[in-house]
Amino acid sequence: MTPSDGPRRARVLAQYPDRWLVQPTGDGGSGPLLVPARGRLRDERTGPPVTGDWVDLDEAGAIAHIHDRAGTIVRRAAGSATTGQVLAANVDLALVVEPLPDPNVRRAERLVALAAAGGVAGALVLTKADRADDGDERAVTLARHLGVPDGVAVSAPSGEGVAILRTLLVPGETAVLLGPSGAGKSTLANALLGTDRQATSDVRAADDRGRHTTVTRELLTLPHGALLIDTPGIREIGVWDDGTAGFTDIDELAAGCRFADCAHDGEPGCAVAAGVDPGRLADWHKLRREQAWVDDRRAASRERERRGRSYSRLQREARKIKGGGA
Ligand SMILES: Nc1nc2c(ncn2[C@@H]2O[C@H](COP(=O)(O)OP(=O)(O)OP(=O)(O)O)[C@@H](O)[C@H]2O)c(=O)[nH]1
Ligand SMILES: [Mg+2]
Ligand SMILES: [Zn+2]
Repeated sequence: MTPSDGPRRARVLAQYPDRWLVQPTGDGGSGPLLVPARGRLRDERTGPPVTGDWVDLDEAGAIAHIHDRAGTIVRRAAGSATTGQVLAANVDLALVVEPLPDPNVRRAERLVALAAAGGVAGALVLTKADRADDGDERAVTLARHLGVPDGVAVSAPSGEGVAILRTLLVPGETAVLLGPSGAGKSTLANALLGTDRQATSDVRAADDRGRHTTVTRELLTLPHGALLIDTPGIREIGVWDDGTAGFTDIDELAAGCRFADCAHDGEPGCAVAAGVDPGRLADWHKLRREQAWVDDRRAASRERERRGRSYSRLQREARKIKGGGA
């Protein structure tokens, strides 16, 4: 405990099974600590602490409170319709990472939407620029397609683009790297750090896929004072809330459709169909359907909970009445 009054504030740097690496703030002079969390935090709305969280430590040094989160990356937990998983908290910028020469546009769209749903701005990073000759141009074009202001092509071997990317990372603000395994997220983190801190490994020769080298989400402090979260490659990008957030081009065009309730699904006079790339519109429909399914499952689960609660209340009351009558 610090000599000052009140709980000690800290930022979560990394999460491990049942332990969190935290950096206490203030001039207590302490380095990072590996601490447990009070069990009740698990039952709260926030779920357990995650990388990027601001927390309070109690006298025993355990995480006792999670501060309200601003800017979150939340996906649907893998294999579940009714649980959200917060991947990172208090994030200012999502760096959506795709490798050249074949960036996956659909995947990038999903990640931009996921970030936008959590109130996080996006920027596009195309890695492995040494594997294409028009990386810069493609980064700019794809960023425009995604509706994000910045698109940068970077190459780790040559260092191309790294300085430009650094200018997007504001000292004191937190960015998160999001993208598939093998895209070069950790390699990029190392380039920005100026040291080989993060483990990396080559992609499988047969199919160019990554090996899921990074296994924890980790908050790193860059030399110029910006904060960066390196993450494991995302396998499943299931939407959780507001799945089509970030498709602002579609929202804007929709105002020009002939029918006010246009579903942008082949109706005559559809301004969206006329103005948006068909692949992007197809992805939007897919995300909408997925979100509707998730909303439905979540509503059903809430309804089950509600009925369970009123059933146990009925049972309690029935017991009381019986007890009173005896
Ligand atoms: N040619 C080329 N290869 C790169 C570049 N950046 C990364 N790589 C290679 O891509 C492979 C995967 O890089 P990682 O940094 O481990 O990828 P990652 O995105 O962190 O992957 P996970 O941790 O598994 O999610 C490594 O062999 C890197 O050397 C680049 O700019 N150019
Ligand atoms: Mg990695
Ligand atoms: Zn329409």
